[in-house]
Amino acid sequence: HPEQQYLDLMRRIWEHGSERVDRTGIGTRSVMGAMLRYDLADGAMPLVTTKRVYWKTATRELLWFLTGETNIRPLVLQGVKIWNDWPHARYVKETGDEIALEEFVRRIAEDEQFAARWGDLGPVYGKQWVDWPTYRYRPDGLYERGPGINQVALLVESLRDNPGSRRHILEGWNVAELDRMALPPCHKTYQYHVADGRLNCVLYQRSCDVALGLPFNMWSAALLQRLLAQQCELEPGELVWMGGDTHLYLNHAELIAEQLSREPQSRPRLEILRKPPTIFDYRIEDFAVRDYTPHAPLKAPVAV
Ligand code: UFP
Repeated sequence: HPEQQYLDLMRRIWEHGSERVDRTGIGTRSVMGAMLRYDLADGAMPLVTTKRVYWKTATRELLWFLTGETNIRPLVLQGVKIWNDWPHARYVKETGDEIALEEFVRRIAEDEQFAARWGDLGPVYGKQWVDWPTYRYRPDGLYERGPGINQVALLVESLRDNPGSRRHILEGWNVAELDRMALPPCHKTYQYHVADGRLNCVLYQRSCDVALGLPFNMWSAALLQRLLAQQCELEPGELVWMGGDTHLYLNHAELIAEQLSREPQSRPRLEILRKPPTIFDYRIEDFAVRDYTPHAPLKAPVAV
């Protein structure tokens, strides 16, 4: 089963990873450099079955990236909670108001002005993907803003018009803007490759929480690859996932023990029910997952 690669990676890190102190203070076991390969032919998806993965949440997040939005409000209104901790922490720090997370999120949903002021994550993925900032130098040596670059639109164009290119890259790591982002991009570089009518992808992820982050990241990468393939009339090919600092948090021990005791279940497939005019027009209703009969969900604390 293709999921065995994921479980093997998890086991290897837990048994042989180097223990180190990390930014969050929780502590991890970590290896540097890891690779997983998935064939996406016939609708196959790297959707983890040894626990339930909320693929619709990850899908909503990807569609939100494609809108260029960096405010959490549209996610909050869909019940997606994954980005809430950062704006909440900033609000508490900057105002001294010790408001509970739930209350903060309720205000984001109800009060548009409040959301505009406090719901933004800075120039994270969405901004860099569809509106990478440019600068124009003036004769006096100062510079002004130029038009933003839509990397995703250019990527679709380059895959269609120049499939043999070795420059099909989607990049999130905008060095000049890292300090304004709530979280510097983890899944930072996607490179695509067209061969034999198939679209292949290498994703480089600089930092990976294998227990909680990776199931989401694999799903989203495969989904993006499927969207690009559909828009460019290519068959989905291979997804090669590459991790830099690939780690397990020490407080995930119970989840890890339980998950490693489980057997992968079925072979989930993704059906895309419609081909919208552009890659920016997909909706959550366009996606159906077949043959997904996962084991029970597993919960563990997220390191913020
Ligand atoms: N993380 C992921 N995937 C993501 C994401 C975060 O695994 O998509 F946004 C994890 C990796 C790491 C932490 O454990 O979140 C980010 O911390 P740092 O910036 O210190 O690497």
